[in-house]
Amino acid sequence: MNKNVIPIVIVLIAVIALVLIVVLKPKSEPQIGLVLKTLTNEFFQTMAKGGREEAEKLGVKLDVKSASRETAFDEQAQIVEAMVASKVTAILIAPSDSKALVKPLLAANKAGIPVINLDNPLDADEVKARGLKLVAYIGTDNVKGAEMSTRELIRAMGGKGNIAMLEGIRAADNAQKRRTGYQNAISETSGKVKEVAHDTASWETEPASNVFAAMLQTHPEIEGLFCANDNMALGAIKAIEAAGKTGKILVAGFDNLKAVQKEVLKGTIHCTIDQHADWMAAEGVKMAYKLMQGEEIPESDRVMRVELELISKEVLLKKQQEKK
Ligand code: ALL
Repeated sequence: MNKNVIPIVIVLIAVIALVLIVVLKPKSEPQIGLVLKTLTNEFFQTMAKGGREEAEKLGVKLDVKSASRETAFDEQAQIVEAMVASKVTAILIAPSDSKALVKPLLAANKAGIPVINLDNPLDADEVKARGLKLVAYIGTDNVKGAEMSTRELIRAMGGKGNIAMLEGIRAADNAQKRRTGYQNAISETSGKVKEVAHDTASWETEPASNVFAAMLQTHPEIEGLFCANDNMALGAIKAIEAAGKTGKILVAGFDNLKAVQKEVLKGTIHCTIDQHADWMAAEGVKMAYKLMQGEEIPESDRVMRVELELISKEVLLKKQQEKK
């Protein structure tokens, strides 16, 4: 071969190789983003599972991300940012803070990425003020759920007595709504049930245990406790046990965690609410998939509410029986 031709051939081979690399490089598959609060809460593990199972059925990729703690609002904002940068086809989000997450989500709107709000509703005023566009809300009627749980608690208290509440993170819309639902149930008793104390324990078990231990010191008269979620109910019963009051204070929760089902069967927690976290995520994935196919979301699906279920010992025993 002519010596002068060799460099030309080498360059040519290099160019062809480069073209082949670019052309044959597997295109990154489109994927839906699911942003959860934290997997330290079984509720969100259930949500992730529901989303993954639906995505598998539909043959679509799902990127599930969560923050390290219930209170890690900034981490959720960073996850949203990264998902926008990676061009997910839609963002499904259960926001930890109903106001703080509105701003980061504007970047999704700007990039033309649809946003579907799951579980904890974003703050309606903040959404309006910032002009955030949401495709839909899929989640719980939190006022109703808290009413159901508290009413059952009050019924078990004999319709009277001293009650208290452990609240979720107050910047969350569903924490506020659950407080309202609980208050509604109390006012139905026309003064027979009195609230003697309430405080936040940020949705978490350890803080709940400490907060309730302190509450019991100041209010030994407490006979019933509504916890805005099950993790806090699990913390509260530790404090009750430490105070030697197991069986003397009735506790109601919200979420129907497996660990709480065990306590309900033992009688240390009286009742809880199943709000089917898996369903919320599955419906979110279905909706995101429809959007990927260019389908319109009908007006009737813009707010989708989960069917709530009151879980008591009787209900759990019946379910066990049905499984057999
Ligand atoms: C809410 C959920 C659950 C949960 C809580 C903790 O959004 O609805 O009740 O336990 O978050 O983050």
